Amino acid sequence: MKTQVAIIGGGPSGLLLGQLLHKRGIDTVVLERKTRDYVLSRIRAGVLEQGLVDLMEEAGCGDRMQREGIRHDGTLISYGDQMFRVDFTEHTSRPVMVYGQTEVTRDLYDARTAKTVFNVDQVRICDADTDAPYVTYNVDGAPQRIDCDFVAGCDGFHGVSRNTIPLSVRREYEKVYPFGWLGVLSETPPVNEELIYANSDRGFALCSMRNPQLSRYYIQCSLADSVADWTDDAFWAELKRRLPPDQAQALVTGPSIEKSIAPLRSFVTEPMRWGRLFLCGDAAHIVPPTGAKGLNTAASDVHYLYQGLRQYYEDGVTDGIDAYSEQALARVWKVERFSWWFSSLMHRYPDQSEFDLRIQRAELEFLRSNAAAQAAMAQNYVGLPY
Ligand code: RFL
Ligand code: PHB
Repeated sequence: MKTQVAIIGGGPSGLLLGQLLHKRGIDTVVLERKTRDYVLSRIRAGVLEQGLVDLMEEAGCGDRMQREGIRHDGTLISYGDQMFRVDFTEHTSRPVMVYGQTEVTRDLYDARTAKTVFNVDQVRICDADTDAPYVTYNVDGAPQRIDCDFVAGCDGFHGVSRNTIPLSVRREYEKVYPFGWLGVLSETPPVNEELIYANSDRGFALCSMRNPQLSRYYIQCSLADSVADWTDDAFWAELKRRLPPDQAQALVTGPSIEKSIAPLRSFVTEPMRWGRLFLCGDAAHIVPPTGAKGLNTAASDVHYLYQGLRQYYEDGVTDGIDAYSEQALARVWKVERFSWWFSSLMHRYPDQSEFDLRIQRAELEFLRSNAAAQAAMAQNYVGLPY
């Protein structure tokens, strides 16, 4: 088989890049290790920046998002019994959109008419440092090969693309956090119209949502915990203890329809390009979910790579693809900083001293009372410009 851009990974990064290129007449093949249903069953992100919303529109996949997505003009932050609001539109004139990653992915799959191969294994990216790269893989035990101009490594944190870049070239930066998030999805109305990020003595909690009948809640948990340790009743009781009393009282509980634990990690690979291989999204970087930046940062990579490849095919210039790694990383590191800062502000750390706790509280009080601090937070939360 032959294509212009071979895309490894059919998650949101790979699908969005594929759809944008397809709209421009650039040929792509997406190779996905799992099935479509499996990809759509993963419950992940819920908050989209305007940049991602715009890219979905440009890809011709924005209609359902515009109808069903919920505009959020601010967020709530609580600590102890206090709760305050950071107004995004006041500080930045831009809201965010609540619309699940599952729905984004479904819309992209529904629009995709270009070739997608599911259930691939043994993917290998070959000769990426030459002018004639190719990808080999197996489907149902049969070996296959695709020759291409470029490879987009959109295969997430556990994919093969990143490890194709030789260790002599690649540098990795990592911070692993000493806790995880236990998440529950339930068919109950959200406790509040807006998200609540809660700092409590018992650890962090987050009240989020997918739509007016579907809520998503998270609590900070120990890395030693497993989902089986947490009954629904235990989850709801612990969540209530971490919210301000009026919110805890208003919380509507119900059976969970999904429950999972995610570890928290900050991670960056440099460079994001090696020869004709480009890394995109979680394949190149991970952020802790505090601040909802993972999917949105994948989208900003897609933006830079899409522009670079478009320039290459339409104008015959390589400036965009040559600048890709540097441009993407400049934004990635700012997002890493924000997610690290917001995580540090909101969680209980096992080694926190009384001094550290007082500093955390002072920072929360500063954010509550200072317009400049709120503006800085709002700018990062709604998304830094591309
Ligand atoms: P994905 O989604 O991991 O997709 C990669 C795809 O590649 C496939 N794959 C392979 N295919 C072929 N060959 C191989 N060798 C392959 N290896 C892997 C995989 O099956 C998969 O389909 O990466 P992508 O596309 O870069 O997208 C990144 C986002 O999924 C991720 O950043 C977000 O989900 C992070 N995230 C959030 N981001 C936000 O912007 N806002 C949020 O509100 C938000 N909440 C979250 C989150 C992540 C969470 N977890 C579970 C870590 C909440 C949670 C709990
Ligand atoms: C979610 O709804 O899953 C969500 C929202 C905000 C975050 C993280 C996750 O910061």
